[in-house]
Amino acid sequence: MTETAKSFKAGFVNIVGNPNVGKSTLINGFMGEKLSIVTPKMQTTRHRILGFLTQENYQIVFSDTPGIVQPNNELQNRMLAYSFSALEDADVLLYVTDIEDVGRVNDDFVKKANNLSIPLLLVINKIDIRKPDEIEQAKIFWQQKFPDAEIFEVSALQGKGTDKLFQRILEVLPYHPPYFPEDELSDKSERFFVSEIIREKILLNYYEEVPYSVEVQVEEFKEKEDITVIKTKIFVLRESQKNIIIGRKGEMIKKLGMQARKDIEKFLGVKVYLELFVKVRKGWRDDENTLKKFGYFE
Ligand SMILES: Nc1nc2c(ncn2[C@@H]2O[C@H](COP(=O)(O)OP(=O)(O)OP(=O)(O)O)[C@@H](O)[C@H]2O)c(=O)[nH]1
Ligand SMILES: [Mg+2]
Repeated sequence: MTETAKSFKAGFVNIVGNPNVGKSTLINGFMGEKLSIVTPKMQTTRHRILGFLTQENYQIVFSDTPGIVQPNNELQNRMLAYSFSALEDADVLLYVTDIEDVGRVNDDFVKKANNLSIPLLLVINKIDIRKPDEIEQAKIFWQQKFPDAEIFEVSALQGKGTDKLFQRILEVLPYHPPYFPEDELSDKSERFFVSEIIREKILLNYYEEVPYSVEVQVEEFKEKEDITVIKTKIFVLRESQKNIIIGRKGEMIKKLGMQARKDIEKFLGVKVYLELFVKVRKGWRDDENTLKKFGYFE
């Protein structure tokens, strides 16, 4: 190996775990950017999203994944496939859990993860809201599930213990040339991040099955001199959900549009005109062609 090859480290650090344990919060903290949307609801992340953290001596390719779900529809089948795909190309695996996770295990996933010959870092998150004895019990439980894992206790939200975890990631990262150009931050497009911001606001403003019946697609993205015009479609499963999204006298969708526009303007750094159009697309979650069009097979 040449001197240059030995001086640069790069690799895929794939983050997996059950829904809602704080995977996206952790990755955003490491990236110092909002790569993935975060909400208190389960199954917020639906895609595999790569974030590139490039410094003088290293490039970490962080990979966020959906929480490991028990699929009830084709969309969730795709989400589970993303979780499993993170086991295929990982150089380092971060399995994130929180205390409520104890007992909630996909044995097939754990078995596959244990069969990998890569560093496995088991992250117990949300220690800011847990008692010491709960954390101890969780450690015993997870050490049995992952006998070779190194265990880290962190609060992704408060940034506690995350520096130590980051240092360990750097230590175990392999020597390799960078995978992506240094000025790139993610494999996903601006359009994708815009649709995610809108979906985040839908998860935060609507209840029960509504956020899980929704898909957001950017149909038009035009950068004009003083404003960027973004036209989007919000797909729902049923007419009744369309009415809920719009709300009485359009009040709900107006609030949604205002919240989303503010964040999109911050993200793009320009003034934005945002149009939201709600459309019923029956059975989209189970239709392979539609899911393909929505990017769930990439
Ligand atoms: N108290 C506390 N809450 C946290 C911590 N980390 C994340 N959370 C919260 O947990 C919730 C879920 O966080 P996410 O980062 O979206 O979790 P996720 O694992 O990506 O979830 P999915 O995408 O649904 O699989 C949010 O409300 C976060 O604010 C933590 O360290 N402490
Ligand atoms: Mg997430």
